Amino acid sequence: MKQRDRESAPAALGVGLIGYAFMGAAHSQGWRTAGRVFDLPLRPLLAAVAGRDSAAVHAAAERHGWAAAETDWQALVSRDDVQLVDICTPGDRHAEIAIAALDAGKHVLCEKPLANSVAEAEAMAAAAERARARGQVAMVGFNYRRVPALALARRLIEQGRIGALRHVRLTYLQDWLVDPDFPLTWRLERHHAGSGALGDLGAHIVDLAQFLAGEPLVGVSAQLETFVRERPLLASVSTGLSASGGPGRGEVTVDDAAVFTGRLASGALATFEASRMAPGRKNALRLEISGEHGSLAFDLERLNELHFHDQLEPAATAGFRRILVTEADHPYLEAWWPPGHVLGYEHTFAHQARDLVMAIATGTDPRPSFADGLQVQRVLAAVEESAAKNAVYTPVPAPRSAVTPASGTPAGTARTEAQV
Ligand code: SOE
Repeated sequence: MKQRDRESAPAALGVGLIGYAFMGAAHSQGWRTAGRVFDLPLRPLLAAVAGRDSAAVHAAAERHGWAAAETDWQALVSRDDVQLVDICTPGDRHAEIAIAALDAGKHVLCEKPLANSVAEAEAMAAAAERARARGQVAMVGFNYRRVPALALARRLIEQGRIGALRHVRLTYLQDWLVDPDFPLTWRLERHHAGSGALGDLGAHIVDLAQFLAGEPLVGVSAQLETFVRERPLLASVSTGLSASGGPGRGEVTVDDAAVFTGRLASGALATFEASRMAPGRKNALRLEISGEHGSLAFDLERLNELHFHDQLEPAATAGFRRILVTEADHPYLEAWWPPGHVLGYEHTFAHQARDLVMAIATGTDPRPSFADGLQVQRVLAAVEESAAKNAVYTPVPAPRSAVTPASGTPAGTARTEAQV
């Protein structure tokens, strides 16, 4: 790790976090780590965390290193020591908080999916565009873009190493809903979460597909299913995905699983599967991309590895080879450990914090922007529309935004006007 010169300590960037459960804890870790590992022009300062339960939010502040705790998100947004608001609430609060924070002159990081509906995401993207004119930035927390192996995959695709794309295949499987007695948490209620596996897991793989390919999806054909339609009402929640049920049952109003095919702007074919009903799969995000000259494959459970097959090599010795993505010239790795000393899930949040701070300091547009988040939201809406019509092919409205340069992450594409 690099040693910072104490004489020229960078100015502070006060961060305020709203929500402190699983994602809030992961973001806290990212903010704590980023400034210690990377040489940043601004030093993230964990100014305050907000949550409704006074005892719980004070305990979270203590545990995760936040200097102050607020029980009202509006109080956090109006604090003078907060320049950046990080939103880790359920989706139904994203739009209201993000727009208020942007209007109050703050930079914003918002967890994925950007919103619960296209209309909300449009309002958020518009607020971000207005704020951009005042020098503020807004970014969506699609953290898997910051897995070094996936950032490397983007770099290789952009360099043309696998040629024109033909297939992108992505699956994201979990199994925490297999038990029919897992209770009805907010993630299973449409008015809180917007959708189920589709928005929670599908949003990640839609974003990754568009990011890696460097182009948007133009249409989809989908099926959604809710296998367990009633679950025990919630008795108590700890953090994250664990919870216990009480007496009585309530209706599950989101999908358990989503399967869909799609077409990218270039004509490449895409397949997606997102499920919380895959026994044995805890957090299995896998992908394989086929181009005219080669293929790339990745598995989140082995996230330091990228598999690359170069079709132009002599057939006798060609084949998928494993790249251990821990070299200093791999994305994000220059600041970490010597080669072979592997990274994990939590590092993606430090990389996300790093990229956002760099964008703020250099006045560039961070990616994924709110416009990128809106594009994902449009795909999710098209998936729901298609599924309601029994998989009828449904176009995704074309993004309107022009290309802006990426900051700190592999650059965007020249192939399309979309921000992806
Ligand atoms: C729960 O399904 C969850 O935590 C998602 O909300 C995250 O975005 C994903 O990274 C892991 O799974």
